[in-house]
Formats: sequence, C-alpha cells, structure tokens
Amino acid sequence: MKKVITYGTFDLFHQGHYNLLKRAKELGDYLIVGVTTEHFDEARGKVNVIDSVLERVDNVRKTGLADEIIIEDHNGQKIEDIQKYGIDIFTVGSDWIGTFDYLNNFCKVVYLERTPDISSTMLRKSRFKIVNMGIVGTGRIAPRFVSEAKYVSGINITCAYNPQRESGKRFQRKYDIECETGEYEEFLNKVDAVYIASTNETHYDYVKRALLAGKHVLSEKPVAFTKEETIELYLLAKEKKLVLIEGVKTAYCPGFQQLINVARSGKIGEICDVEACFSRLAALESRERSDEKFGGSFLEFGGYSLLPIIKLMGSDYKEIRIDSVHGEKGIDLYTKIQLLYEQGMATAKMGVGVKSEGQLVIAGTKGYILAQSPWWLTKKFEVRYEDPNKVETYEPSFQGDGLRYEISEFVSKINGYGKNGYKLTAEESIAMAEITELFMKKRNEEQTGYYNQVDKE
Ligand code: C2G
Repeated sequence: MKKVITYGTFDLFHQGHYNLLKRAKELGDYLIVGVTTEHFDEARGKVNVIDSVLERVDNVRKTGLADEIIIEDHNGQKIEDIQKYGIDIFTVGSDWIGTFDYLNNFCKVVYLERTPDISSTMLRKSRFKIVNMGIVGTGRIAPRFVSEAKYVSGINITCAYNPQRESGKRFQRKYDIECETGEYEEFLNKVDAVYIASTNETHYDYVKRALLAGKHVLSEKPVAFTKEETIELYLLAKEKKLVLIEGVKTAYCPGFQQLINVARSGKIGEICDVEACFSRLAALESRERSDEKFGGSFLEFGGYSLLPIIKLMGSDYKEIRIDSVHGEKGIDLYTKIQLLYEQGMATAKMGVGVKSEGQLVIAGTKGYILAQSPWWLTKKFEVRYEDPNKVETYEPSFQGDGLRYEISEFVSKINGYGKNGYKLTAEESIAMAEITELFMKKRNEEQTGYYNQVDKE
C-alpha cells in the first residue's frame, strides 16, 4: 500500500484545496492530511486564519478524500510523521517548490501544480471589506503600528491625525499615507476604524468621539483614567455594535495566552501569588520622567504588570496598597502595587527611574511558572518544581515586535470573529482602570501642593 501525506491550513476551503487533495490521493492508496493548528500557523507567520481548526478539519473530512486526518502543530513534525506513519510520498502545492526538498531523505517529495487564481488570501479579501484605518497621534508608537500592520491582511492605513500638523505631515510623507489632517471630525469621516496612539490624557476623549461617529477603536492603554469612564466607553461601543479594544500588547501575544492557560491548567496547583515587574529607565528629559501629570512608571507600564494579576487572580481583591518612590514634581520613578485576595496575593512593580529584575513569577501549591524579561513578549517561560532538575520549558512563537497580534485581533473582531474577546475582556480592562483611578487619586493627593501652584499660574 502506497501511503501519501500532505499538509495545509485549508482556511475558507476552496476549489484549489479540493484539487490538491484529489491529486494527492491519486498518487497512492492511502492519504493522510495534516491540518495546522492556530499556534503553528502563528509560528509560521499566518496570523489571520479565519476558520477554527475544527472547522478546517471538518472541511477536509467532507471531501471524502482523506483516509486519515492529523493535526500539525510544530516544526519538524513532518519528518516525525513520515517515519511514524511509514509514508512513501510527501506532497504539497507548487507554491512550495524547493522548500520541502529536505524530506527527500525520508520519502519521495512531489510538488503538485497549484490551481491558479484562487487562494484563501483572495477569499479573505473578497469576503471582508478592507478596513480603512486612521492613526491618532504620530509620535513614538505610530511608526511601529504602520510596520506591523503590513503583516495583517484586510487593513489599510489611510489617514493620520495630529493637531500638530508638522509632525503629522512628516509622518504622512515618511510612511506614504494618503491623507493627514489636524481636524478630528474630518479625520473620522475618512476612516472605518482608528488606532489611538496619542498621549495618555487624550485617549478618553478621542475614543469617545470616534465611537460616537461609528468607528471601531483600538486604543493604547489606558483607554481612560477612571473606572466610570472606562465602563462608559465599553457600554457605548456595545450599544453602537462597535469594537473597542485596549492595546495592552502582551494580552494578544500567543505565548502569553499559553502561559496563562498553563497556569490555569492546574499544573502548578492552586495559584497563590503573582509577581510581575516591568522597568525601563527613561531619559531625564523624556515624557515619562518630565510630564508630572501623565508621566511616571505606573501610567507607562502598569498595564503590563497588572495584566497577569487581573487575568489569574481576578479583580475581587480585599485590599490594595500602592507605594511609589518619587522623583522631581512628584513623578513616580518606581511604583509597587500589592493586592491581597481571599486566597492569595499579588505584586505589580514598574519603574522608569529605578531598575529591577523584569520577571513574572506565578507561585502555586505544586510548582511555579517563571518568565524572565521580556516576559511581556512571552517568548519563553518555564514551569519549575520542588525538584530543581524538573524544569519544563515553553518557547512559544513570537513574530516582529508583537503588535501584529493585537492588530490581527482587532481586524478579526471587526469582521465578526472572536466576539467574546477572551484575550483581554472589557471586564479586565475595567478592573485595571479601577486600579489606575486609585493610583491617580493617591498621586494627585501627594502632588496637591504642586498642583495648587500650577493652578495659580
Ligand atoms: N493549494 C493549491 N492551489 C491553490 C491554493 C492552495 O494547490 N490555489 C494547495 C497548497 O499548495 C497546499 C494546500 O493547497 O498544498 C493547502 O494550502 P494552504 O491552506 O494555503 O496551506 P499552506 O500554507 O500551503 O500549508 O505545513 C503546512 C504546509 O506547509 C502547507
């Protein structure tokens, strides 16, 4: 019996896939089809697959051509499968010519002619309207958005807004963006969705006006400084059937989701303590260290350090304690937030003027998870136990600077996928806003003297 194997994502199953499977089947007597998992696709840079792995498997099954369907989830698996199943022929479409020649050492490799003029990418494009996206704020983060958005299909950056026209114009020229304006209403008229990358204090107002104008919003963190305002924005988005997501980049990174799932799986027992630290020394003249109202370590990095805590321990804490080391004008150079829960505790630390070990430690009754810096990108983490020789290492995929995962989630949600948004829920965003509000209140009190003086001027 001649055994043939082929692999694919088979997203939005189409005639090209059918033809390929039919020809593959004709090469032998028994056809095994490997269908990729989302994780594996993300690892090879396919971030916008629409159908779930179950739907894709089902579509392959419905052709009646596969004698067996398996799941492909890691690099190197093809060699393992060929040996394990005693494969005679490996085949794949001609778009892969050359790539799999190395498999000739294990079986025969056949590249089958690809069906012209049809692909999942084309279908994704025709199925969904391209999202015309506008960028608010053209400072430090906006360029990263432009370069990462290139990896997400179905999105086109059409307009840039900055009331400081010079910065906007420079950005437009550099990144070849169709339009640039300093008028927010005019800007909103030109786009379907906005990315808000302006300074922290402007987010709430820009988000609200965009939602009122019927635009989807991806906002840099924090969307607002108070719990009430944050709830108001999420309710407004819901009412208007618009997507609103907060850009806590870590939440959308595939490795971080895996880490959270491993922590929740019971592997380390009951979770009792979460400690997260993020510090990056900022230059003295930087906004982080000179903007006394909206700079400082908490507003800069609080979203990252609080994320694993809120995800794993929840928002129902009994006590919260916020302490900071202050620099000039009361700016927090370093902040530590300690939370006490019914069954456990957590600490979030962040610094712009104090450096510490950037790590995430999740302690449980059976073991702990350790993710070292840069844990917020989650390229690697370990599960450790009492026995120091027993260490399980996870090295999830991570592409670019990670922003593409956030953009991809935003576009998928606009297209009606992943409505419940488990990666960062509105409730989790609101819980973080509650802590932001407490922090701001405390800092305002501490800075009262300074503000009185500012008010007089
Ligand atoms: N295909 C084809 N004609 C098309 C489109 C796709 O023959 N018009 C073939 C591809 O060459 C591949 C199979 O259909 O052999 C599945 O295609 P995809 O779903 O795009 O999967 P792909 O990314 O090619 O995965 O491990 C995964 C494999 O490397 C291939």
